[in-house]
Amino acid sequence: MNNPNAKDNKKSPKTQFVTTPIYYINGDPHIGHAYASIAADIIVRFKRMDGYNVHFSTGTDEHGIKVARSAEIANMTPTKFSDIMAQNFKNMNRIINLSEHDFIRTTEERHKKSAQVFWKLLKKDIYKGIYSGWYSVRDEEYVPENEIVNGKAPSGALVEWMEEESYFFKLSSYQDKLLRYYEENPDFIAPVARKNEVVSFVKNGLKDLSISRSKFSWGIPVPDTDGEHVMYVWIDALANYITSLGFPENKEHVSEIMENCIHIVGKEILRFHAVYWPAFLMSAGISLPQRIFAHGWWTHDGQKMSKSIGNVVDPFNIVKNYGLDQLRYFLFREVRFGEDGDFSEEALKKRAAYDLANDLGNLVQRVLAFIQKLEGRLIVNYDFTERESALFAKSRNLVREMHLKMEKQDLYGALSTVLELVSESNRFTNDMQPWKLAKIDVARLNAVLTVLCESIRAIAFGIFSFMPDTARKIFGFLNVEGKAFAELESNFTDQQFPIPSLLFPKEEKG
Ligand code: ME8
Repeated sequence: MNNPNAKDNKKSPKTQFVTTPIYYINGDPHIGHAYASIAADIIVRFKRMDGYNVHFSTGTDEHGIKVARSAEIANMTPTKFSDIMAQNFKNMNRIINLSEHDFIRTTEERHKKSAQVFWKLLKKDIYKGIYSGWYSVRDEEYVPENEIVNGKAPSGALVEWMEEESYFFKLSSYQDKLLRYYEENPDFIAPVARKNEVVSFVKNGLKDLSISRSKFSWGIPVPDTDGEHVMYVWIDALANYITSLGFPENKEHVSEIMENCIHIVGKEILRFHAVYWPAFLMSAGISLPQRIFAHGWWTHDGQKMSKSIGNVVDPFNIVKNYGLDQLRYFLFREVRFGEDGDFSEEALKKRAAYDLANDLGNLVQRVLAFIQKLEGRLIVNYDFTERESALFAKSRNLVREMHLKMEKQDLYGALSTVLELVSESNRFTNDMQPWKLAKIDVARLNAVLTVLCESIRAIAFGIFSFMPDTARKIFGFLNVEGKAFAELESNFTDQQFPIPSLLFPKEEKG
């Protein structure tokens, strides 16, 4: 069926916008933040390799009661507090090798302007009333009476009674439009199980949403209210995505890019992105994003991470102790992207030792070391055997296969495809016994090594978005640095291979 609202007729198919959540700055960055950001980074790097023109934004969410109270506790003004805390997130981005184009802080002037113009676009759906009800400061969320158990929100956070004059957004009038949109765009929300939760939430009925606060001032002033009201932190925060695209300039262009936008969010904030945000965008006449992908949560050694327990995993330490690519690999190998996972240093150490140092590191090392025995040069005077041809073809096809998975944000599946090629190449090496061929059949040895170089090259492209530094190292070993997919040409025979260094530090035994 041809459906004008469906997302298959993109105007600019080669443009991609990818976002991370913008993080609250009331605490230090932790592994959960690093996870969401690295996930987005992997998607971005893959798209870039695929020839897309990508815009990648991340940042910090600095307004709201939660941040205001944290600043008070730290005995600082919210502005001073935000400046310090936002810098920690910027530092994290360098440590995790994020390739973002924009780091947006909601306290920036460009954002204030954008959020205020955005608000004005919603005007026809906004009215003034009185809000009275429960509010969870930790979640920065209003909690319906029927969801409160023992004075707590479903997340476990304490709720407080609020009663104040407020502006409301007519969310209730978007129920049918949203349900129709979900139906016409079945891939709008992923994974499917989470999408079903959203759909049933909306089917249960939507209440109008309080979108301003008048009892505190740490926020963006609502236009035309003489500063009496500030925006509800979520409407402010969600608008960051269009701020990053240059809104309020060039609304048409912003709208077009939004159509090609993938929002990566944690499962706990899916409702804001898949219900409120689309309703706001519909009201403002801006296109809805292409997809909202909700990822799962990490616990630490089986326990929920929390400041009070003191078990929050610090990405700075992990990278220092185990290496960045080891962490980037672990997070997307340990659990399927979209599901919950448990972080443990033991598990990370094992994966780094077995999968990386042993399987991948060994493959690269032994093949390249062998080429050095041939004085760093390969010759061609042979035909491939059936097995050699099959492995060669498989390598050539790797990126295409990964592509199918990455289109669905199946990062785990894509990575598994590369790992299968690593295993198969190791098996092939064991079976072919190059150390024996060296003595009896040098032409065959050259064929075997050429096929293995091809698979190592494919593997390097395959891991590039997950482990950029490791991939670059391998590209260097093969003299293919800087070449794009499109230039994938098997041409190992007219070059001098450099002497390789060790790909990963030697694994610790025992
Ligand atoms: O919600 N496991 O900010 P936030 C996995 N400012 N991911 C985790 C995690 C964990 N244990 N803990 C946090 C906000 N995250 C709002 C967002 S967007 C317009 C506004 C990740 O600092 C996960 O992606 O609470 C989650 O959605 C995000 O950090 C929330 O960060």
